[in-house]
Parts: sequence; structure tokens; C-alpha cells
Amino acid sequence: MRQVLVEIKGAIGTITLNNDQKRNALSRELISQFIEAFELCKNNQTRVVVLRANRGVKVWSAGHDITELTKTGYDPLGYGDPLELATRAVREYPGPVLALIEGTVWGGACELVLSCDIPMCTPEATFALTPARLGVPYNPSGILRILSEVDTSVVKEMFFTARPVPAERALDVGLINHILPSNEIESFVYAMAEDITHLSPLSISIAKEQIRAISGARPLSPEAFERIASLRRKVFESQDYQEGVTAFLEKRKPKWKGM
Ligand code: YXS
Repeated sequence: MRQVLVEIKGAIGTITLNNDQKRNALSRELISQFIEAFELCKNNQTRVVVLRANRGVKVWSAGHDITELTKTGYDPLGYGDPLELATRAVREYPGPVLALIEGTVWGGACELVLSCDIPMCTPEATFALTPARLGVPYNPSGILRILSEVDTSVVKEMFFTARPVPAERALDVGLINHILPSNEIESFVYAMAEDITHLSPLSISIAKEQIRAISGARPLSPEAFERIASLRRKVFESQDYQEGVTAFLEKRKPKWKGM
């Protein structure tokens, strides 16, 4: 079964997450098909991509595939990690990527949504950043990307409570651009996509790249970077990290030791 579907109609591509059984967990296999889909759209000079899950899902994506989170001692969110590759495919796509979100969004899938250029959702959608549920040390570039879209105090609340943020509040804090009822969201998203296809592709693609370069430009001294790297190593080498992942897979609550 294809875990990611892609359909190109005229200048608009639709990429659909299609592994409902595993709640569209972002596994290596799903991400490899995801990146292929974006390559196909790029090779077809597709101007706009709509990224969605199947119509009516309860879970848009459950985030990183927890069964693939590496064991203690290895960075779970390294530069070459599937989640990083997925967000990079979206950010580097030369045209706008519109996210059509129904259902709940978890963990690294929130960052994937925030990597999209224009995220839109139905009123039932929620967004939860969940590293603290699993003992995962989130990565600095991911945090920087989230901070470039959402206020620091809101980002702290999301990381520290792991609570799902409802659509209304997500709109207020800049996580998403529009909320539409489920019977209107498709026509709204594709009307916007259609409008974009009538505008200058060059102007739009360099505006996207400039916004990406400027919003991500925050000075970080080598010393600060090394300190962050050592803090993250302390976490991904911890027993708590292994306990968080194991507890999820054993469908039980984790017992944190803080070490
Ligand atoms: O038992 P089976 O084989 O049917 O599989 C179950 C789940 O194990 C599986 N599944 C996942 N497998 C791998 N990775 C996942 N993230 C994941 N989520 C779910 O899908 C099957 C159906 O799941 P089930 O029965 O729990 O479905 P549900 O409808 O009752 O509940 C849906 C969720 C999303 C509320 C629940 O599955 C859930 O809480 N999933 C984990 C959400 C989460 O914590 N995601 C963060 C992943 S780690 C990540 O993204 C970053 C590394 S970080 O942690 O830093 O944010």
C-alpha cells in the first residue's frame, strides 16, 4: 500500500498522507515516499502543492514513528533524520505548500505543518508538541523554526505541557492561517491554490526563499551551539529517553527518574 499518494492536476499537486492505520506516523518509509512525491511535483513544474491526509481522518499525523526512535546514546533528531528530511523537502520546495489539516497533529508533525507555507485546518484540529511525553531532546533547528512562527511563551507552554492546542488558539498564536468547516476547507484551499497559479512563479519562489533565509537567521555562537549539543546528548543518553519510548510501545505511562 502506498503510504503517500500524489496527484497532479494542471499546476496544482496534492500529496496525501495515506497510512491511517498507523495514524500517518512519519516513518522512514512514509518519508521516503513523501520526498519522492515532492520530487515528482518539482519535476512537473507544479506551482503549488496541497499537503493533506485522507478526508475525514481523526489523526492527521501522529508525528515521528516512535518505533524508529533510536536507542539511548543516539541523537533521535539528527540532521539526516526522516523528520528533518521531510521538513526540508517542504521548506525547499520552489512553490507554496498549503497544508490542509483535519484531525490531530502530534510531535514532529507540528513542525512539518509549520514548515508548510500556508497551514489551514478544520475547527476540530489540534496541535501538540510532545517530546516531554517521551523524554526526547528536541533539536535546535526545529525549535528555531517553531520560534520563528509562534511566540516564545506559547512555544514554552507547548513543550512544557505537551497539551494539544485547539484550532482557535492555534489561529490566535500564528500556528495556522485559517480555520474552515470540514465542508468548506477543500474548496477554500484549492481556490487559494488556483489563485496562486496565476501569479509570477519566480517572484513567489524567491519571496519564499528570502523569507526562509531571513526568518531562520539567528546568530548562535559556536560555544552556544556546543553547549546545546552537550545538553541534548545528556538527554538522548539518559534512561528517561529509553523509558519514554518503551512506555509508549508498551502502552503504559512512563516512570521518569530525571536521569
Ligand atoms: O497497536 P498498533 O500496531 O495498532 O499501532 C497503533 C500505534 O502504536 C500506532 N502509532 C504509532 N506508531 C509509531 N509512532 C507513532 N507516533 C504512533 N502513533 C500511533 O498507530 C496505531 C494506532 O494507534 P492508537 O491505537 O494509539 O490510535 P488512537 O486513535 O487511539 O490514538 C491516536 C494518537 C495519535 C492519540 C495516539 O496514537 C498517540 O498518542 N500517538 C503518539 C503521539 C505522539 O506522542 N507523537 C510524538 C512522536 S515523537 C515525535 O514526533 C518527536 C520525536 S518529539 O517527541 O520530539 O515530538
